[in-house]
Amino acid sequence: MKTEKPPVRKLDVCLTPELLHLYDLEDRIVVVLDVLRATSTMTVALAYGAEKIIPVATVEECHRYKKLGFPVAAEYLGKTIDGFEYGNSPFEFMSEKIKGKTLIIKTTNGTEAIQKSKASSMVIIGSFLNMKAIVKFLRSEKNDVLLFCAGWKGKFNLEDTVCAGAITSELLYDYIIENDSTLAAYHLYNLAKNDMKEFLKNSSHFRRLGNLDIEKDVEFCLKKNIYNVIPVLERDYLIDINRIPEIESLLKG
Ligand code: 3SL
Repeated sequence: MKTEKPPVRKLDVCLTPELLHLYDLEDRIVVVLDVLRATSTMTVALAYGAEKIIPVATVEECHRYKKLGFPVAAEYLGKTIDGFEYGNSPFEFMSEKIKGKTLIIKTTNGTEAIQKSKASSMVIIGSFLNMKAIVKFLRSEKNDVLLFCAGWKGKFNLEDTVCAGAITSELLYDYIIENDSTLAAYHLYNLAKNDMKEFLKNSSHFRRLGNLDIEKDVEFCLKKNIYNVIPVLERDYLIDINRIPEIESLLKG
């Protein structure tokens, strides 16, 4: 009897944008992680009915889109940039206001990480909020995967790494783990998983966001598996993968 061999796929973690050049992105699915807060917020916006999200690289582009009448979310160092309607809090998008609209987003690190991932075969957006959906999708794919931590201005951060570790812990038996960055993320997640907030409380971005008094955002972004949405980059915009008909049937199957 002929049995089909499972595909040999590799799972890697890129710990900071400064290390991305070490990875060959061609034929890889890149999962961008900026859990506090960009990729969590994008997930929420699509879950609440935004039709598309265009992640942009510059504030000038934000101004251009604003003039054209698009809703624009622009954040720098955790704060809403003056003159724009939205910042980067997931709670700003939990309303009917963005339903059916194309939202423009610019954030300090998350949107840059997306731009940097464009050479890959597919870019998807991950967070704790949609982790289970991401894991299910990756199990159904044949390509190698890179979990890409957006970090902070090129540097390592703990929260994105812990999320990469959480995804790794679900895929241990589906993928080959070659590099120690993946193992490190996995071990950090195991240290963090029983009380993520406590584990992360001294981390740099926790303290940064703490100064902005947005503990509510932080607590929400650490919740697991709230949404089924998987934002995927199609040309220059993000759309929920579940809304792409061919993929929808695959995911259901
Ligand atoms: O760096 C980013 O892209 C943001 O997520 C940072 S913040 O959480 O809005 O401060």
